[in-house]
Amino acid sequence: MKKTKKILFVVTVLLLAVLAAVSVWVTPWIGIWIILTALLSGLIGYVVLTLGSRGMEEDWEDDWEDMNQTEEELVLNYSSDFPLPFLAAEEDGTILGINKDMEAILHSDGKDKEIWDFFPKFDFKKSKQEVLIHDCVFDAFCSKAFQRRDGTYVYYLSLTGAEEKENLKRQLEEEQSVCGYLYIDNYDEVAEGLDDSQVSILTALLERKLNVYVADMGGIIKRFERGRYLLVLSNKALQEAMRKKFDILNDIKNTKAGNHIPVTVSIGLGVSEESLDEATKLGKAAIDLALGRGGDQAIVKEKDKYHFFGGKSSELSHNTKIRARVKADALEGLIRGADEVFILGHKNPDMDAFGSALGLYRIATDLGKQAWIVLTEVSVGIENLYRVVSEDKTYAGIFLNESQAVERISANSLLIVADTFVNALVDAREVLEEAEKVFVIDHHRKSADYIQNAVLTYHEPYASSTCELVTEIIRNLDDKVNLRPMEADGLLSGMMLDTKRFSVKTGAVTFEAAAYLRRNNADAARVQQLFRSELNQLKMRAATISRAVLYRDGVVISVCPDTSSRATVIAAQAADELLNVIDVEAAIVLCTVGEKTYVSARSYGDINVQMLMEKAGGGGHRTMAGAQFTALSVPEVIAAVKKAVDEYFEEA
Ligand SMILES: [Mn+2]
Repeated sequence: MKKTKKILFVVTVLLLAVLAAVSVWVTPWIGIWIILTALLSGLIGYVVLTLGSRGMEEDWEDDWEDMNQTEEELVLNYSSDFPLPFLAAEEDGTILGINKDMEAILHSDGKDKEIWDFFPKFDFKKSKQEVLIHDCVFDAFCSKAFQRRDGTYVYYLSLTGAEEKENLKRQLEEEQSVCGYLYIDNYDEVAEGLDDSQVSILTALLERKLNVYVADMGGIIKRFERGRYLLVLSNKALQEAMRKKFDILNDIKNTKAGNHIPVTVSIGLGVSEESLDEATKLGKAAIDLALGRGGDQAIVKEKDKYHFFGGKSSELSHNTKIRARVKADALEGLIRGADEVFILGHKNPDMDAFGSALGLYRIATDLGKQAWIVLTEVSVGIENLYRVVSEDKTYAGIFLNESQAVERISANSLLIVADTFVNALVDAREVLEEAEKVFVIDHHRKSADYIQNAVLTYHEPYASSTCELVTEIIRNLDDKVNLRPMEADGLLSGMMLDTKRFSVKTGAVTFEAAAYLRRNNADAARVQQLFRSELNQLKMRAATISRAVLYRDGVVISVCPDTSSRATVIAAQAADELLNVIDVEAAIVLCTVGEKTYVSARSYGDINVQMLMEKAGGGGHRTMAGAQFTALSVPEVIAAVKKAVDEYFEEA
């Protein structure tokens, strides 16, 4: 560009000079002017061209300088956009720059580093070589970028294989095995109400659902015990199941084959990078937690992280908790499906039966149904509680006698029998006979004469009392049922009666239930008052205790002198108190009311008074049992009792 302009300028000046010479020779006057003009234009042209070309020349020099700098930067700028891991280095190994991808692989920005720091055996002369970075092999491609003025070269280097490595890693993660367990929470409860063929149909339906669900995800499910399965999934399948929030939980719940109780399952899965064994251990921890939280949920456990799906947020801790939840759901269903609810206790009701009835009344009422408590008598055991309840207007009209109940009960009524499952002990037998739908809730051990036509039975011999079971149900329906203080008092008093104030049959669940009642305004002082007795009653109790005789092996026997309707309660209280005597293992107290002689037997559990009373024709459970005799004199009953005690010890 510079040369062409100079030539152009010289040619122009020469042309003007020739033109001037010719003009002077032809017409001197005009020629002089032309010469002057030419000289002037030449001068101006020269100045303009010289200045202009000098400016251009300077610009060009700058450009040249820029180009010189850019050559290095170009490589580096290029590198930042380069779609592969990339670096530029001097031939002495000094790293000039690296891009983000390379930085991620090397875990370094390369500043003040040499290429040998990363690839000790790197050779610039090889255009392709393998390099090892963090145990991974990459292909490194090397080529000359440009030559410096001093003759040295700048090289650039790129890596391939990084993307494949990423894919491989992702694939490994996806294929990572997930192990764990799937348990049917309530197999026994569901099977209880079904005949064998229904159980097989239900099992087949459940297993088909489970198999299809797991097979669709490309996993394996294998039964290793009844209602228990081992699960193996890929991590990819797990992610999918988690995304769908383990919809199998609901799917299983909707399985119907004549069962009244919905089937629920718990799933515990473990994810481990280390080994299958580790994943299985995590899965076991997860299923244990799922069961501990009440079942009907899925838990996924990674190293130190849990993911929860489904289930209720209650913090329950035992398998009986699952039963409580399941039975609560089932009872709710029965109540909602009924027109009205009748509640029945046992003969000669105690605070456990009556307190339970109050709790069940609240459940039915808060679920929107009219409910009645059927009572044939107000026994001494419940009279204090009965009095405060009947004085409260809230409970006006909730009590029915046997004939009133029989009149009202219909085919679509629900009858709840509390605190007994023995036909003969039910308070109003006619009502039981009329009822078509019966729900039984009890904590006594099973015996032969049980209520057979129950739609559903909640029978938990490990529970302290029926009040504890009712409280557990209410806890599970917490959002739907609001206990009133008096009902909480009633439930707590029943629990205290049957546990002898938390000294026998008292488990962790009992205290949890008591704590729940306390939170719902049960008042220990008010409950204490419910246990108060009249002076006469206290005197009778003392008289009974004073007559006690040690028969054998820690068994004391006594007879209550009272013959009023209170006698049975006094006898039971005296038996309870006799247990406070050192060396007494069991206390048996007789009393006579009218034609009948009643026997109350109590123990701390070492002697099984249930077995003892069964020998005398009665029943009950390990720590609390009784029997009735008609048309036998007191001495004859004492003889029968002693015979039973002897037999018991001979067998033991
Ligand atoms: Mn009871």
